[in-house]
Amino acid sequence: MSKQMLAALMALGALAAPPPALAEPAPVLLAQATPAPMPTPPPLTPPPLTRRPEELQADPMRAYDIDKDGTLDLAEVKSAAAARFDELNPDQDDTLDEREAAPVLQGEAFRTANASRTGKVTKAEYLAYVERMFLQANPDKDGTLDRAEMASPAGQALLRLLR
Ligand SMILES: [Ca+2]
Ligand SMILES: [Ca+2]
Ligand SMILES: [Ca+2]
Repeated sequence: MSKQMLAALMALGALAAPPPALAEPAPVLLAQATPAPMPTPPPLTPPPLTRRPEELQADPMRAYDIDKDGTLDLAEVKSAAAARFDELNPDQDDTLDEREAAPVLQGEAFRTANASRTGKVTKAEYLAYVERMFLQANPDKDGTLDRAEMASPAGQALLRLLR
């Protein structure tokens, strides 16, 4: 092997030599990558089997449908309205003045209900007003209010007169 050849091989070897080792990548800290332990989920509580009274009250069909036929007729609505009137009239003078009537009748509604223009709404006037509202809520004129009719604006207005 000539000296020139050896030099060439050495030069080749130097060229082929691997580049200086790159700095070792920082080791991944496994402790940081470990996810935190999952929090214990709260125990699942089953829904109560019986409905609370306020839920029954929120469902007018259940609350007022005395004969349980799935609709409200005028007698059922008037019965609920009479109970509401009595509740609003603790002095039992058979009339609601504007202050007593405020939870159910304000302004124009009070004046409309107070057909006798005495400034007080009697129970008969109140039930007559409730009947007017019943008829407005019953466009199909079948004598009863179904769930869809009770959900209408007129049905909701009627509902506010009941208890
Ligand atoms: Ca009914
Ligand atoms: Ca009164
Ligand atoms: Ca109807």
